Amino acid sequence: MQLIQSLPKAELHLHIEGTLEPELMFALAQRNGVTLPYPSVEALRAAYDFDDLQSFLDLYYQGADVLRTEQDFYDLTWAYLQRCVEDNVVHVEIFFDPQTHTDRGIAFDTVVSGIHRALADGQQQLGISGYLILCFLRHLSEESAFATLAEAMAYRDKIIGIGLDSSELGHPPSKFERVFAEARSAGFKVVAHAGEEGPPEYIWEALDKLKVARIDHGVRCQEDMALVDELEQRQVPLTVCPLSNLKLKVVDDLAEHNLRWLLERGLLVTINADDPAYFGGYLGDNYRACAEALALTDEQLRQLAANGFKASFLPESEKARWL
Ligand code: ES4
Ligand code: ZN
Repeated sequence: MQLIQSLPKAELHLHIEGTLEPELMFALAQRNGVTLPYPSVEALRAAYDFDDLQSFLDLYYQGADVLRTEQDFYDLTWAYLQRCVEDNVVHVEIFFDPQTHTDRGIAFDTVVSGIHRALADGQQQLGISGYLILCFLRHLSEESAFATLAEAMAYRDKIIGIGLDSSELGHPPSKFERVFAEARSAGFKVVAHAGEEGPPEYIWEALDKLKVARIDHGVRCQEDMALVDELEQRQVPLTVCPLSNLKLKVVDDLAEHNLRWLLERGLLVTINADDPAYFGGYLGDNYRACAEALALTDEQLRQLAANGFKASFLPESEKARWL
């Protein structure tokens, strides 16, 4: 377990709104004059008992309502980066969901500026490199995604990529084929959540129609061996989130998780935290839980940490520092 702590790690699948700890949620609610529908931090934490992705998302969007000012987004991101130091996380690629905020009247600039200012301080004061990935909410329309991409154009220097998250079932990647084509032609890297709750067909669509550089989750690829072969041959990274999968009942038991199987099958698998404030663990906790439940060897743990850098959007010269 000392090995896990000492390995330099990268985090490639992390929703910044999912790092909002109940204590900070209450503090921001008070600062902004917002009344939360829970009497205490303990009562709120007790509500984090999910049946599936949607039951989590309902609470996650409700929690984000306390985020109002540029300083709120700064404080949220800064708290996360400080937590990264404890786990020896040295590079982060952070998702944010602008539509969650712009749809309730918060300016796009407020969100990006607050998060970005914390990332700049994280680089300067903590030595952590950080990139931002804007996610479209897939339960909203293509039109809304196009409007969000239009807003992002003025922030090309602060946003490295575009992703796709929220309710997967019923919202296949193909719904966003045109807006992803525009994002790619504007020079954004592209990724998408696929194969978390959705079927292997959604992973095929993310590859073939959205032309993604990575698949977020992707654990249901195992149901289609031709897809597993494709992911292995093309070395398309999977950003797997083990404790998330457990909390959202994608798997019943971590011992049944296919992370080790995928790794041994030659796929470029990485370990990530997803929404650590809601799922009960940051990146180090995810590594430790998997090491234990899946009996991962030291060699496999080293491989998983190295894969995080290989699969990152760092320039090759920067990756080389960590490999
Ligand atoms: C998410 Cl775990 C997960 N899946 C899909 N969308 C999300 N947004 C935040 N966490
Ligand atoms: Zn996610």
